Amino acid sequence: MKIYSSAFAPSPRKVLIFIAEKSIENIEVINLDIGKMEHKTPEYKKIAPNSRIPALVLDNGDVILETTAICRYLECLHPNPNLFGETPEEIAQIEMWYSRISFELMLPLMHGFRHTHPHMSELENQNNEFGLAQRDLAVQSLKYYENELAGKEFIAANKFSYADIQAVTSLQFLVRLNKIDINEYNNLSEYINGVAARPSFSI
Ligand SMILES: N[C@@H](CCC(=O)N[C@@H](CS)C(=O)NCC(=O)O)C(=O)O
Repeated sequence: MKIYSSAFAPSPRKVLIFIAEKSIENIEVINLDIGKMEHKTPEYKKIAPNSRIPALVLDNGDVILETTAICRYLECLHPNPNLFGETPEEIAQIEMWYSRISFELMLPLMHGFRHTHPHMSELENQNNEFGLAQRDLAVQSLKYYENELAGKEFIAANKFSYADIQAVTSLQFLVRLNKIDINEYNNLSEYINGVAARPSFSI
């Protein structure tokens, strides 16, 4: 199998962390440079028509796009350690927090970045006003999660899961790019630092 990745990009990083957590060794990593538009070439568009990274290419040539779909596929092949939940309650909790993090934190932070940051001007049809409004929304969410994370090591089901990978990779990458200072958010900072200390996050 081959995984198309890109240095610093948070979506493929989630897959690389997932692979490291599961100690999967038979996946070749191919790095594309987004800055040089290597993800927009006709060759890569044959693999990923939407020009997005990551893409997993199976040994039979089939392609799986979308970070979570790729991780779910790998979870089926390598069930241990479990990262999407085992009991009905765990599965629901992890899915719930994954979705809440995605919609309440990651998306507003991502829009805040993509619609306001000069580096994104070639990749996004930027609307500065929308970006700033999304950034404000993200700040409200960060305040909510600061309370939510009090006393919690992990966001879902009292165990490390895919929801933590989604939360911490998004926060590490997007909070800084939105120029938001979370130093005074003690619970949030402790949570991020705790999860990010895992060896898989050194990628
Ligand atoms: N929904 C996709 C999003 C993937 C995505 O947007 N990846 C970014 C890198 S983190 C990308 O390919 N950006 C290139 C661009 O915006 O042109 C997923 O979850 O895999």
